[in-house]
Amino acid sequence: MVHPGHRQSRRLADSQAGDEGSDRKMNTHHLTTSRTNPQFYIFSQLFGNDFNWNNCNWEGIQNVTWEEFWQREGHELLELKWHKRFPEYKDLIDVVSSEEQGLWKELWEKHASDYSDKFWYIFSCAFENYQRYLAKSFGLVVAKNSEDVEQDLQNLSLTNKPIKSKQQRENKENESYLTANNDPEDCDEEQQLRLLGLPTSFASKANIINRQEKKTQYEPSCSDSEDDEDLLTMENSENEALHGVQSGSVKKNKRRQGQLKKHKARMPECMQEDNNKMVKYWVKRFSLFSRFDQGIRLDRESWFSVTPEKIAKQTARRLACDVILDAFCGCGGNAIQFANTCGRVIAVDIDAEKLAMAKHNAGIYGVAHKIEFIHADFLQFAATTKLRPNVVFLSPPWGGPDYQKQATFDIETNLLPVGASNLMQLSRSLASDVAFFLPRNANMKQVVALSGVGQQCEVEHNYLDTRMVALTAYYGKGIIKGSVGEDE
Ligand code: MGP
Ligand code: SAH
Repeated sequence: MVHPGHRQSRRLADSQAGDEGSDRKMNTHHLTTSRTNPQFYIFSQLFGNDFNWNNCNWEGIQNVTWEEFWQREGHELLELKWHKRFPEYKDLIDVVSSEEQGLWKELWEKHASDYSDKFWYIFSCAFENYQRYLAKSFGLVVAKNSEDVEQDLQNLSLTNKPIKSKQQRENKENESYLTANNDPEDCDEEQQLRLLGLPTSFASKANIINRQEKKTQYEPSCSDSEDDEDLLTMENSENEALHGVQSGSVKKNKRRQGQLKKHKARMPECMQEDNNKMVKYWVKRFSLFSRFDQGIRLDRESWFSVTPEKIAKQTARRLACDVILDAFCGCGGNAIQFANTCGRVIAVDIDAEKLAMAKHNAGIYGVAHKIEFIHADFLQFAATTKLRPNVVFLSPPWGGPDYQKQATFDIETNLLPVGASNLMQLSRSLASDVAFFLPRNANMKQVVALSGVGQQCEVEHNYLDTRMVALTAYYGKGIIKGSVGEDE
């Protein structure tokens, strides 16, 4: 099936808006979320060690990155959506007559027309957010076009509330993310959503910059909705109360407080201390492990450190090899997924209790037999082992959720147990291909510098719905896509 392209579909979508729009629910031109099944996607880019923001054709690079992203993900989203709308298609298409096949084809074209513009609009906003983040983490200040921001907020706001004054907006942008240190019960509804890692309105953090030309091709309206939410959706009853924010003004809500209390009551013992900070991780438990309710075990540190399953899966796809070393295994979020793509997983952690939990969790996913659990300090292990894995994966401690308090996270001074260069050097003594899981606010100059003189790295920014969760940096020609560097 061929993606019809957003220009053509714009025209078709317009002409069809009238017949379907009126009885649709409002609100779906944003990414809503399901904490059990968030939409995962990445923006990814290559950086050379000699990368210089000031000398490069940044706009050109970003255009290519966007095109690549859209070619890859746009079509996939359309297909995903298609199979959700027409689950019978898979079974029927091979047995129906050629006349019926023609009807299916027509239906597909209409489907692609209806949805490609919506998805394009949603993800181009996320991409702008990504660009801005990237600029910031390279230490640059990107000027914003306030008219654009204002217009986009108006288009994308869930609440139709009046646009905030410039000053209010600036204050809001400056406050950056609400962190685990915020108390949900002190927050209003919008803040609680943000604290739970859920989007309040798509553009509130999108920091839209000038994409005027593209924006005018598709301006979503309130009637332009139907069910993007099948793909990008709130699904379970836990989310129900949050829907209020979509149709009315945002205000404190007793029901929500009741829900938070219920969540807290169900949280395990290790999360009870400071449970206001921990509840957001509990709410996301099925996004951390889809099999959570089959008995997944986590200790306190792992609740906020484990890699969400969809991200771990993507990393595992990228790092598929014979032998992988997961140097900071924790409770197994990454190791379990590596076991599905690699021949053998060596999982090291300094904490024996976490390793025991990782083994138990791997059993739930049926992969414990593929993982060798080693209780060791990675620094000592790396210095003494004779093992030569194909790839080393590093997801060291970042110093807890407070990592977010820094505008830019210094990976040389804030990572544990030692700085990123040290970890890289040790890892490279074992394998030339190394991947690093790092905070989204990591200093990008340092991230790129780790690749070494004349070398490249590839950096993936991982998103779950509208949230940039973290980044994964790949080093070594065996794992970088389209690398032009010499690694030996
Ligand atoms: P987070 O920032 O605490 O959560 O962690 P969130 O929901 O993005 O926070 P919010 O307040 O902005 O809504 C995001 C992800 O980073 C977690 O799911 C973990 O996968 C990862 N992570 C967080 N910490 C503190 C660590 C850490 O210390 N080490 C490692 N390896 N990963 C971490
Ligand atoms: N990727 C893991 C989470 C890792 S959190 C997951 O998805 O589940 C970081 C882990 O590093 C913690 O489990 C901590 O016990 C471990 N750690 C800290 N210092 C270490 C060291 N010196 N050597 C090995 N592991 C260490």
